[in-house]
Amino acid sequence: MVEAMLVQIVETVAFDDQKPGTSGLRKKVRVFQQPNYAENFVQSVFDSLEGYAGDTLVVGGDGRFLNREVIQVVLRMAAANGFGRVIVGQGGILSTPAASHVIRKYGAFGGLVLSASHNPGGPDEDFGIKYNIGNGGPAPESVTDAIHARSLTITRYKTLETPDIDLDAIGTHDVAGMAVEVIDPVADYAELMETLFDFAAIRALLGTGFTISFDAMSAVTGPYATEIFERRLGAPAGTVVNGTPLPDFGHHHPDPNLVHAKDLYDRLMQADGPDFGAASDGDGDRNLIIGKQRYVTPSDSLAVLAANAHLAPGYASGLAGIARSMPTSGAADRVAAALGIPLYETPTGWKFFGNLLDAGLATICGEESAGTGSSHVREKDGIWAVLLWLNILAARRESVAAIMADHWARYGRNYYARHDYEAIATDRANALMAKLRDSLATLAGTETPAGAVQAADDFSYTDPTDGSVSAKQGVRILFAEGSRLVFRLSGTGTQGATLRLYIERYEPAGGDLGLEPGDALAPLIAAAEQLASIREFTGMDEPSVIT
Ligand code: G16
Repeated sequence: MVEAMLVQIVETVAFDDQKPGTSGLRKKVRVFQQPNYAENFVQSVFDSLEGYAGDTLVVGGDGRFLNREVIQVVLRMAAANGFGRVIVGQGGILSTPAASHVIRKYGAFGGLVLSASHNPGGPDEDFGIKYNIGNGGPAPESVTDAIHARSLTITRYKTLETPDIDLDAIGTHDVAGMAVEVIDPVADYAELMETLFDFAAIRALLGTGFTISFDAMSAVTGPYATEIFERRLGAPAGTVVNGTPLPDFGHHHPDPNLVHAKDLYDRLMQADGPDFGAASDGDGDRNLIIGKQRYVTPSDSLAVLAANAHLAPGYASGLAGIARSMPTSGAADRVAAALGIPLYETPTGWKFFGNLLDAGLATICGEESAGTGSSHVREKDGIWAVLLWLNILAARRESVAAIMADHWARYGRNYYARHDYEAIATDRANALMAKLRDSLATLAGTETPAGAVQAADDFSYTDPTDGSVSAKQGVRILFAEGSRLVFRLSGTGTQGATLRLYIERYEPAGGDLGLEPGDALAPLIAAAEQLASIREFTGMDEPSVIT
């Protein structure tokens, strides 16, 4: 126990902007650098929890600017608030899925993950803190609401005056009587992956000359990917590119999409390029999958992984169910139907999958925002998705393009795109959504270039395990045969508002499966403009990112 006399009570003034978003508190670094800003939030987290005295906290982050400084703050505050032990990744590094695994493996009370995910890093960019509960998953809304409420009334926080500990030295350190264990951030995670996948089969595939390229985007997955793909699976050195985590991600935007991972995409589109390419984001929970001359949308990836998961040892006995966020395409629904298992549709945010996974209702989950994962942890997991793909490729010995063609021929194809309008004025974004919501009751029957609107609503979710209700989770406008538009505002941006428009058209098996997505979706895109006046509200002629 930390001696009470060492504890310092620091008076502070509440900030009014510490409401956690889709995934924790994300702000500009300069906001976090205000005196007491990080401290207030960390104390608000601790004040919202009960029963952690003497228990274990896991701490780690994606290595971005401010990571090490805030970890030292957390260590002192954890000790002052009565935690018995903190486990921290060496160098302050833990990918989000690895942190989830460490929390679960060591039976920790919870964890603090320091990351702003796929947002850029550096002194002028973004930082973030999120709290994960004892199941390893993001805190549910009941907890994040309590943290926010506390942040509005906080008047003091507890800390210590102790020197920094050496985050690079593996082993046990002491912070005024509280043990701090600095662990290898990769070892536990790599070991878990070996239990789920057939490493020998993947090694054999790589031995045939099958080439892969993994872009770690100068973010957290570099050490994990190098250990797993190059050392344990024997891929040649250089398979992992941008493999060293940098505080500013080498000035890149560590978002694994076709805009920010364009180099990888361009290499994969060459006839003599690698057979398989993948990337992960700042904190390692997102993934991008590209086969030789075949990009795979995250929604399609979820469907293919679910349909073929039984080929990997960890999933050989089948899936209990599949869960996807509401804006994610319905491709996985068709796989669930064919497998005779339930499909759960949740709001955006990985936290909504936690209860389903804990209850054993779902085994595989996925989101259009480049996230897929399973019951092995309680976060989405970029490297896990890459390994499951490689396991499937090793078992089927077909190209990604052939697997996709086969999948669409069997299930039909959900043409899909997401248009993001970033950094727009918050009042304009709110006005667009308010107008759409006001029109919901009268939208059905409206003629558009994509045909008549069949139904429209604002998505509301009732958690089947605890009955909690999350309302206003996105406006859905439905057309015939499974086509739809979804409008919602992002909960992860740090500047103004980001409008997300999700566009989906279903083409049944035997139909036109080889269209360019832009062409297939053009009538729906025109319908979106007609129904929501996007140009007028955003002042933008084009989306800033199309994925
Ligand atoms: C987070 C959440 C995801 C969500 C994504 C996008 O991902 O964990 O569940 O889909 O944000 O959310 P939004 O559309 O509200 O911006 P990450 O990778 O940023 O932690």
